[in-house]
Amino acid sequence: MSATKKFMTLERFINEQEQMHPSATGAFSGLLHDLSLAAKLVWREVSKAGLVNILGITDRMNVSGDVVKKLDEFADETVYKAMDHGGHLCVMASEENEDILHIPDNYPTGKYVLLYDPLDGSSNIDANITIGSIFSVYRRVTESGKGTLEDCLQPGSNQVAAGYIIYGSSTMFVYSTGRGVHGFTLDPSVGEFLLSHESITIPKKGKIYSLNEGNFCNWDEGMKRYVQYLKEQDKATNRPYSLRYIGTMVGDAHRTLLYGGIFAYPGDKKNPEGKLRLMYECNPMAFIFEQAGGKTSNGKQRILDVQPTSLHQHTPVFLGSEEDVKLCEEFLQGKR
Ligand code: AHM
Ligand code: MG
Repeated sequence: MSATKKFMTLERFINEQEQMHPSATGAFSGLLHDLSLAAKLVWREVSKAGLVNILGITDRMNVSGDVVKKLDEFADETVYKAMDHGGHLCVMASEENEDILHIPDNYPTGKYVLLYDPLDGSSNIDANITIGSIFSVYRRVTESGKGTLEDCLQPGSNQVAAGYIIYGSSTMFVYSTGRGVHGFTLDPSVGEFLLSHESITIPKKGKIYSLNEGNFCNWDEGMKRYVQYLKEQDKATNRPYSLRYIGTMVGDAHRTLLYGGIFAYPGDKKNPEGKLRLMYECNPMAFIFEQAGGKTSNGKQRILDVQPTSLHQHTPVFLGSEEDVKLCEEFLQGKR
């Protein structure tokens, strides 16, 4: 029999990682298993999104007269329900909800905190374009019982795990627990995530920039000059950078992680803090990018060093290859 790669399921990978920590209680692994179930449940629904009309669903009612939830509401509830009873979490917070989400009284609480964006890029759903989910895990800072806002408002550097699920031409679960970044592709026929991208590292420099250039007129001079620079001949490749932009952070960040370059959502005259959210989008992605050897910034400092003050705060964000983000910062800080 020819030598083939061994099949490594996400479940087995998580368990093998846990065995490297003799003091592990299994709570962290349990939490990751619950997250992978949530991912599969959301994927199942996402993959049916285009069938809504054919299946006789009209005005958000299906054939049996049940109210059908919008996909982003469905994803929000599904993640919460998959995570609320495992006993691993003390509190959650979701981009879809104004306040923190408590663990129901009848379930035990644990030592971890989960923040999530249940469906990123939701404006792309109806066009069948890549969407995703993002998660971020912290250790609680309060002693016991139900978690509080204080448990949620930690700087990104305190994350113990972060990751995303990308629902693209295939579905992938990409995550890090602070020991590199690993990607698993869903085999829908068996319902398992299989290790497909072990120890992802981002190239030191890329050839692609990814941002909403429609906001150009509202950018500050440094940002305008940086993008203008990218459009000129790059000495290393003898051609300008290419522009790629989906408008789903998960998709744009995933491509940037694999191919290198830069993903940015800068602040501008209208929205000085940009559009993306620190706690649900930028911190988890920044954790992944740093773990893959990339660089992250809000234009002034490392994203992960920002001390959050509110759950839904926005931040300018620059993620990518080390050389690309460094160069961008130089333009933003007027050094070029
Ligand atoms: P969402 O989480 O409500 O879908 O919004 C966030 C999305 C990001 O995925 C994406 O990077 C950004 O909004 C796109 O914004 P724009 O349309 O301004 O380019
Ligand atoms: Mg989002």
